[in-house]
Amino acid sequence: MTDIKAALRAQHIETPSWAYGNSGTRFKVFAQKGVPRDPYEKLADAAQVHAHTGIAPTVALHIPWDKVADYADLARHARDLGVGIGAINSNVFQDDDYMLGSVTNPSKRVRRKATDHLLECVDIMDATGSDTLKLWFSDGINYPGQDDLRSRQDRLAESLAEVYERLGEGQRFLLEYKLFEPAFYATDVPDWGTAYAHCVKLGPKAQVVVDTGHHAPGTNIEFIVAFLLREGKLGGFDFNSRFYADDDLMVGAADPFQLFRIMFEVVRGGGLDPAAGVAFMLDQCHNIEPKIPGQIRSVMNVQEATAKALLVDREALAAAQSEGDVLGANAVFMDAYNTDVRPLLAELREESGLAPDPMAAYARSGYFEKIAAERVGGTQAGWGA
Ligand code: LRH
Ligand code: MN
Ligand code: MN
Repeated sequence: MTDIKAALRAQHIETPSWAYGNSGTRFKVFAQKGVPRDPYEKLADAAQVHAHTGIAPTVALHIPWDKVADYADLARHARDLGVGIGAINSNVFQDDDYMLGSVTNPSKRVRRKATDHLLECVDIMDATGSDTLKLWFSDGINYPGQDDLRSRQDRLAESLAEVYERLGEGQRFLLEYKLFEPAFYATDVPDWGTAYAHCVKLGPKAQVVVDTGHHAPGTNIEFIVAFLLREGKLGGFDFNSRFYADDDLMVGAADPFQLFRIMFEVVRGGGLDPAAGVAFMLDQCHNIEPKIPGQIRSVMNVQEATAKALLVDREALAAAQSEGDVLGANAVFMDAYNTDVRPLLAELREESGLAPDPMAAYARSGYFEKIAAERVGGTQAGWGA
């Protein structure tokens, strides 16, 4: 049990700045009370999640949603609040110039503009001390014949190589794939295989990020996790859950069993060791639920799945597997999943001087009442901005 607790204490879950802003669907963005008006206030809210869970010490930024005049100052502000800046997420999808793509656009001028933005994000990493750049490209085409699939791969490779060259000591980029949306016929980085092939070619500073909402229904995500981890190419997760497409709902809400299976492969592959460099990030939007508690709940869901994964009796599992005991092996696996780990996690929190129930502690803190009174005119998460 001491090993399990130590592993749980070492796990860090990164929250995204955009989870704290107003969000919605393309039909309606709902305004909520107390929503941050700028990146500084987003960090203050993220600091609340860390204060009550104890395991969310970094915050991912999205540029230009979190554009500020002085990034070093923003990083200082984060430090003063007890958190740090995590991954810098680039944004080459919200500009009219990117209608036909960003780094894969047929226009050289647009490709230059997109790559320059990615390089600017590395400058922001330098200023904030962030070690991770996250690249997601909405690039793709809607109609067969619209553009040349293979040339688009060449353009992608060219841009990635330029960004890779710009990375400094201790910096890396994570390439995110997504099956579809906004492109509906062919996406330029649609799957882990495409992302993996580009990253392998580039070298050790390029790794794949698995957004759990970016696959076809029924995809075995834990297999992808096991494979990438084995190859040293799993850079991290964008956690969320989905019922249909890229729903960005709270991780562990739609399918807690899937989250457990993923976390088991992480544990099995040594990915929980901080030295493995796997970033456990959330990428979610809280359209109808309050944002800070939504993030607290999500962090707790990942932590619960991790605790259950750590509880799997690996020796008993290996014995059953080597004997070909199908039902025995499955029973060992399910035993861990069916264990209620909430008392263990409450104990762990109390040992670290935290309240046993982070949701209740936040509700008691009065923070929401304070921001609801103080902040008027909160900003959107970025969508539709
Ligand atoms: C794309 C995505 C990507 C973006 C984020 C806001 O669907 O998952 O990670 O940066 O959403
Ligand atoms: Mn994502
Ligand atoms: Mn997404």
